[in-house]
Amino acid sequence: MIPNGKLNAEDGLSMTDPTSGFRGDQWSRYPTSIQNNSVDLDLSLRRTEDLGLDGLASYDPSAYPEIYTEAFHFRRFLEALDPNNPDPRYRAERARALRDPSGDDYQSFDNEAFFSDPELFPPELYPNGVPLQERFAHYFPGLELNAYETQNQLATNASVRRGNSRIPDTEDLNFNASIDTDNSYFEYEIPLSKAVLDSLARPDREDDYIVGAITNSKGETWYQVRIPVRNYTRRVGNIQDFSLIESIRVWTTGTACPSRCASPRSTGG
Ligand SMILES: [Ca+2]
Ligand SMILES: [Ca+2]
Ligand SMILES: [Ca+2]
Ligand SMILES: [Ca+2]
Repeated sequence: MIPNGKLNAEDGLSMTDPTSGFRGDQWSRYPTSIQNNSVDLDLSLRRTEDLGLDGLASYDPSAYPEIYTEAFHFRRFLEALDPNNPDPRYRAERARALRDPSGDDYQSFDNEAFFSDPELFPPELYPNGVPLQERFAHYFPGLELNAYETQNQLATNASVRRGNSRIPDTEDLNFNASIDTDNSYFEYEIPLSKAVLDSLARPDREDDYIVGAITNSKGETWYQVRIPVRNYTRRVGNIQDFSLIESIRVWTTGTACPSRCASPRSTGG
């Protein structure tokens, strides 16, 4: 969510040249045109409203008035990046920021034209190629040009043109036509350290969420996690009970090696 207190959305982003100046703020451009719940596209101008929640373009800045581009809107951020920093990680981050200042570009996970670009992903940092986690970090959260039609018609420097959405993106995930800033949720914390997981998975350890483990022939261990919803780690906001749970958010912190999540299920009576 963009921290400007507005309902940021793609539907209704104007594709015509601005006559009344810029309608937006330091974070985003506002939708000021007709909202029709479909992803509009103007092939003759090579413009679309599929620009991400910031309403600004980076996939092809030359197709837009400068005021509609990420490079112009976030120029001070780009100017602050040091072009002479020798650290290869910094140089790669800067190269990615110059192409996509908002970091909201969609890339199909198998778009090798992007993931094999040595300027963006230097081989010295990725000797085995770009890992799956990095590829999917541009696939699910990438909202600029992620619609099937716009990706197919407008994507530049792409070896694969395959979108993942049919509708314009919006911050309004529960479709109540307003911005919900109330943080009310139950939180559950699960350790991901292998040593701790192995210890908790032992059959004699019954007072935790880790109920079992299997190791396959490749030496990979899968842990079964079962979370009783009433045993939350902490309660945030003024949530009272479990009568209206709208969504589940999963995040990890501090993981140096990749982990995968399989077969999430909810059960109950
Ligand atoms: Ca539309
Ligand atoms: Ca954008
Ligand atoms: Ca972008
Ligand atoms: Ca989109």
